Amino acid sequence: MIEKIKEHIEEVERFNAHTLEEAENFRIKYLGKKGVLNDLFAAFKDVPNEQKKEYGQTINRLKNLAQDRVQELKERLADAKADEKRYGDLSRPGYPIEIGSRHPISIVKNQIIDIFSRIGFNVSEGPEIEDDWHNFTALNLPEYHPARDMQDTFFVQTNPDMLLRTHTSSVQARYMENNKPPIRTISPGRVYRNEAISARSHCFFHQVEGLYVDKGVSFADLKQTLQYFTSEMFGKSKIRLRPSYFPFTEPSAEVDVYWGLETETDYRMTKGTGWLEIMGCGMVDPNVLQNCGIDPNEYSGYAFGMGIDRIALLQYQISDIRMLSENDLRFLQQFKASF
Ligand code: 2NM
Repeated sequence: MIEKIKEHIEEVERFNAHTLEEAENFRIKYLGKKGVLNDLFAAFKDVPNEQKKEYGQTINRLKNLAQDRVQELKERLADAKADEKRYGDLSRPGYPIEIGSRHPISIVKNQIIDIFSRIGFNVSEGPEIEDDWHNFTALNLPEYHPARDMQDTFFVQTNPDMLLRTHTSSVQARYMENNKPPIRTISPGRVYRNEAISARSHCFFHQVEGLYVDKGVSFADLKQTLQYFTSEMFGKSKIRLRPSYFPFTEPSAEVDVYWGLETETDYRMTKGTGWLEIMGCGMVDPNVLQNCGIDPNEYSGYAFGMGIDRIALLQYQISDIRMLSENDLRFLQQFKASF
């Protein structure tokens, strides 16, 4: 008899229900009018006296267990049902996550970083609100130097020594002050110039400048690097260098890439020449190295700079630079497939 009750106890302990109906059937089986427990209680009178005590304790244990189990199952299943009402089918597949898209400036910037990182350049950053020294003086643009007029600058009204950087060369001036050669770094970032806003120019835009300083760095190294860059970036490696002037480099050059004259767009973009100006470059002026704490008798370097916005406009055939800062979703969503 007692063995039989112990089997029931094991069954109750093992029992699990997945629906409220299963739990109710279980209750009826054990605790209902014609249930197992009533039968066991009815049999009590036939139990021999010396077993009555153990028998009574065991069926009471079974009864308590069965009651607790039923109550627990019913509560849990009722909660699950409430959750389902509130959240719907919890086993359904999730809603697809809306993913955004990269901004074309970021796409182009990341491509440039990637290309230069493959030949050992790191990325350096610096403040957009800069002091006169790092934006001008250290870069061979002393006070009253006529080249300071080449770019109209936004100054901080309360402090004429502070300004919005006009190029990211300021980052490289800082980098040279804080690092010993060999230096191979590119500096992407936003720059500001006080210019009238039009389809072709904005009062802020983005640049990547590059700097390589070591013993024996030559103009030949610069040309090779530029060629590597244009072939990786545009799939075009025919370039030409036109002599130019920058205050921080000597000699200086503008870099044109041969885009081709295959389509009508090529004609329009290159004004019928096939050539596109994409960047400026040169050998870092010894004064700049000196100003930034690098001995120009021991080291030489090359530097270059390009406008990211301009390259993005070319790559994606965007006709108005203002599109890049208007955050019009109809424009931005077209870059979903790129990164
Ligand atoms: C350009 C063109 C030529 C340039 C120079 C420097 C520094 F800091 F080393 F002096 N950084 N970038 C540079 C040189 C930038 O942009 C059109």
